[in-house]
Amino acid sequence: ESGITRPKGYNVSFHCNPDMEKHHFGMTHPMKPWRLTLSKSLIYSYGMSFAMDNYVSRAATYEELATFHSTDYLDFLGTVLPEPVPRDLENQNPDLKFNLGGSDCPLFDGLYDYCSMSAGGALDGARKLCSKQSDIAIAWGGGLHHAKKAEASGFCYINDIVVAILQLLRYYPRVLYIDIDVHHGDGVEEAFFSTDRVMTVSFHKYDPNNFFPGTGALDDNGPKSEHNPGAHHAVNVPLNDGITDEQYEWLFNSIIGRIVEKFRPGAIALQCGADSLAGDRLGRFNLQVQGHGACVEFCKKYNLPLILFGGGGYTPRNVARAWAYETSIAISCDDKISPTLPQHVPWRDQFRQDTLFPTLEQILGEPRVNRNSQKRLQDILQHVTEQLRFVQA
Ligand code: ZL4
Ligand code: CA
Ligand code: ZN
Repeated sequence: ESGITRPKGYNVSFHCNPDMEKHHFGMTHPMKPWRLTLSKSLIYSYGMSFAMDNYVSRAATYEELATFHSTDYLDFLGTVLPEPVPRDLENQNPDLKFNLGGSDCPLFDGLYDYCSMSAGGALDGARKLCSKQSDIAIAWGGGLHHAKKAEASGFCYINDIVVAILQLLRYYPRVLYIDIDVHHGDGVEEAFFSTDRVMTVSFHKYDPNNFFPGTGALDDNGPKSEHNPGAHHAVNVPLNDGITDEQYEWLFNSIIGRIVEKFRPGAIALQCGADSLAGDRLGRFNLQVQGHGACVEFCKKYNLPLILFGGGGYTPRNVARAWAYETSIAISCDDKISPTLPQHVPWRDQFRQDTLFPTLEQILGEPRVNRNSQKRLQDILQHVTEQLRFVQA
């Protein structure tokens, strides 16, 4: 027996739709919706579904998507069809509309269904928080932080996070958005650039010329135009390759601790992109499952309504480990979860090692060189502390 029981006094809701996972971006595209299947298989094998309210999420409606996206964009997204003949892969289509159809954001069968299901899960989760039916909502199929009002970007077509936060804002005066994906959460940041009701915080690899999307410098803190209430409400934490659990946890806890104290959010939305883990196909950090999960644990300690989104994550076995561990933290069975993977987990070979917590050596062979000095991390904390002087709850 797993020993996992339903925690007394608070509820976790889990939102997914198995139909979302059958979609394909293309054979060699890094985004594999199937990683959600692998994650769920681990979560269910541990018996965690018995400690949560499980929902098959609906597809978000056109009207719900239009709370953020332009109708021009949605209409186009709903009608474009993938090209019948695969075009030359490197050959970017010269008349891309809304940045659709290139190699990052390809057109594929069922694209609109895939997008509306991702947003549906996020929105269902946000509604459960608003109605107090749950204290923590989990939507691993969401977290697509690059999508813009009228543009697809970086594997993201519909910004489920923005749609979910807009729902939270109907009930909570202030929402804190935190993004631990290795990429900058530019779409969410931009959507809330002109309001002081949402504070966005992204931790990411920053290298303007060599790493997507190239935005998110330390001093990009929202347009400082006159009378913009949103000025100073974007926090950016640019990092270099190879950051470790220990450094990341220190910086995360220091920064988020100060922000919560000053901004006093009514709810927290946490994007848990798993491409910040060591060994990710696109990522550059040395984070382990423990360090990634520690961010969820830290946010949970505030006992505020909390929604967890997925996001990036391109080495499916690591994605599944992280999101299973983080689900266990949400239902507070982290002290009971066995570090050994369940005997009968489907696709057990996929995991290579039978532990939930592989060492850096097991993941990488040779860990990535850490290019983050303690001095630089202290300077980042200093900047954020000074920025917070302009923020009032
Ligand atoms: C691929 O192998 O940096 C797409 C994308 C498709 C299949 C074969 C096509 C080969 C890596 C990436 C050509 C690929 C050329 N296939 C991709 C500037 C770029 C233009 C596109 O985690 N080329 C663009 C987006 C990033 C760029 C990252 C992260 C999302 C998230 C939330 C989005 N785009 C250079 C790259 C491949 C591919 C291999 C790829 N694309 C890696 N990084 C990008 O934050 C979900
Ligand atoms: Ca990020
Ligand atoms: Zn990412």
